[in-house]
Amino acid sequence: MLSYSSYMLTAVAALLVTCNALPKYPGIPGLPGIPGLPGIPGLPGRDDLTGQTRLSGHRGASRSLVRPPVEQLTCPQGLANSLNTELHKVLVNLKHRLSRLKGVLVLKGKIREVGEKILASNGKKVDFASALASCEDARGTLATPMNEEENKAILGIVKKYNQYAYLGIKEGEDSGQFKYLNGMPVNYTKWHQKEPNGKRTEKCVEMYTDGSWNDKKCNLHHLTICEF
Ligand code: MMA
Ligand code: CA
Repeated sequence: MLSYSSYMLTAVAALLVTCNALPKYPGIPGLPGIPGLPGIPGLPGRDDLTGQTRLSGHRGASRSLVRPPVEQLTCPQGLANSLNTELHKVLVNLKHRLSRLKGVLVLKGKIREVGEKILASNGKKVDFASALASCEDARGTLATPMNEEENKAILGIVKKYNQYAYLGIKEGEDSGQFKYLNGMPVNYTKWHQKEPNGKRTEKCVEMYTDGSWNDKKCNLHHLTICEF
């Protein structure tokens, strides 16, 4: 949902700047697609020195076009105002539509929202690497509780499927410390009593059905829960 809305917001922002372009405007890069959702092409930038318009897109294709003189690119104020009004209406409409779509997904139990995060499971039980890969394929990552509220939200999904889940936390190769997948040390934990006890033999972390954590080998088949 968020990713989809950011696509649309980027598209609208891109339209907005076309009438308010700065003397040197770098253009807006395209956005890649994800399975089932096409990408958005980039918008041209402007280079004052060469008077050339640059086209940029996510496929890295870049070519120059002859562009009209700068004066012809400047929007009359009236046109700029009506464009802004129109874009405002589009934004309000998109927000309304997004919130309705979100309502459908929450109603059907497809997603859970916690703060800015959206949590979802595909219901599949796979090892750590495969779970992470499927989350990343969907432009997310493995669910990683950063506080009690997020831990409870993830627990809600664990309980719904009655299956343990791998979290986005791993034991560091050298330090033996548990870290987020970006390499930062964990700063919120919910270890079960006497855990972690694997001492470098259990490098992944599973969530039990009471929400507490256990360090565990990474090759079990656990429920995939992603965050977006
Ligand atoms: C298992 C395994 C460990 C866990 C202990 C707790 C026997 O090992 O799941 O990761 O710490 O149980 O008793
Ligand atoms: Ca353990």
